[in-house]
Amino acid sequence: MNYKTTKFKILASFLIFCLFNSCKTDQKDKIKESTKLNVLFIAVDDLRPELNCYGKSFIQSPSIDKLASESMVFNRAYCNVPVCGASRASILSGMRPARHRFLDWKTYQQQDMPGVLSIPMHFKNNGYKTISNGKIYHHLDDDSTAWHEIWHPVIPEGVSWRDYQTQENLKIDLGPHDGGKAFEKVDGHDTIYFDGKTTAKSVRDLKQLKQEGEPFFLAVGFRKPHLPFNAPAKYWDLYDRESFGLPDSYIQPETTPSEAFHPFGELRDYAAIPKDRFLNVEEAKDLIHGYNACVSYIDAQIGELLKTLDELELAENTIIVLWGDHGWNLGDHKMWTKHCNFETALRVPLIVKAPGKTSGQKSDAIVELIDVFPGLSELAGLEIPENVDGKSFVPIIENKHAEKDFAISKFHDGITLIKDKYFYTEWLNDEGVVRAKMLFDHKTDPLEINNLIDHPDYQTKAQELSKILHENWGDSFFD
Ligand SMILES: [Ca+2]
Repeated sequence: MNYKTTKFKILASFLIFCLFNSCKTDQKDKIKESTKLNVLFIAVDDLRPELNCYGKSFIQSPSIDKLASESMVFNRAYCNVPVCGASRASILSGMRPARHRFLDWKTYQQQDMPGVLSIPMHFKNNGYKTISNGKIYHHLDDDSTAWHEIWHPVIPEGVSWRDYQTQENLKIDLGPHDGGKAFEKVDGHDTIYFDGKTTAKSVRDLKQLKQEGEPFFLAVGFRKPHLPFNAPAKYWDLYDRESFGLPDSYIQPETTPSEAFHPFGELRDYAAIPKDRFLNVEEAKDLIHGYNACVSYIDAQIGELLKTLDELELAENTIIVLWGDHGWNLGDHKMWTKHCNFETALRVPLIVKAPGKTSGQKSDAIVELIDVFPGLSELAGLEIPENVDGKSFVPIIENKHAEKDFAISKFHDGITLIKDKYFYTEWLNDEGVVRAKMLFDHKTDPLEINNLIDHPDYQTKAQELSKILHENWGDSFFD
């Protein structure tokens, strides 16, 4: 064997060794990739935590209840802003609203905080395929680089975003005055409305994602039970209209500051809703019936997603987070819609299924929607971004000490601290001076009727809560 042959053999062996080890590394990476947990991220627009799994047995929500039996149900989860666009910008960035940030329904996250890291971008950066179906951000083009695909049902010509099907409503909706009726009942398949179409697309995606075998972050955003309350007839038929009525909190006490109330303009835009008076019991029955029909309609859509995960054997390695962007007043305090600082507008459903960790636990720990970003990152084994305002909810799931025991929610110039049994709100003028306050003790007054802010026994407590509020509403609050 001459020198050249020996040299060639050594070189060939070295190359084979490198190739073998490179294959081994690739294989190891692949195995590592495939053990990543997937994420199914379900947003439900305007959903109150008034579900069977939250102890409200008159609501028919079997699919969400089943999910809850495999999850942790957060009984005291609060949104940080009770309005669609701003709440979504906040949860998806993990950042609190501030005096001039995340204000209203038309908020663009990437305009208010250009370049802020979002949940989908974080997962995309970590090798996940990210898909947004339906309503996740309020604006489809917000944070668009965070997604591999953004999809929404096509809005046909002659139909508005309100998605009416009856000729009567379509005619009013597209006429000179805004909005058809506030609700609609039609015979038809679930796919007659946007949310059924979003489910069908998401089921197709799950099948495709299963085949691809890469980790995924699939966000599915349902539009109901947002107004108008349009749902297939079979969901209306689950309920008896006559069983509904005005709530026990149908009152606006004089001791509560006028800042706390609003004239629910969002609802008044709809046909047949009175423009200048409170609603009567017959009008309330129709709205509550329609809202509940929409909740059951969405529950059925979620059932389809869960069934598909099971059929594809994806359930065991998929984290599920189900959240609502804010609460909703169904006549509470004589109001409808959201946009206020009462618990009915601030409290949201938050249900987290973490394979191997959750099995139907319920927690009364106070959490905020900004906690979803760090919590979900930790559950998926990703690094928790340093700058998020939220704190991970994983210690609560693991029955350890929570990192935080309060929530702060803001709507326009009203800002609320929720801590222990207290709901404390301040309204600030432009200079940051407090112009009105309210304080409720939920142990004695869960309906928030009796404002205690001037009660002599609560002065020390109010000062203490104010201090905690100011210390925690965020360093950049006045920026
Ligand atoms: Ca909403």
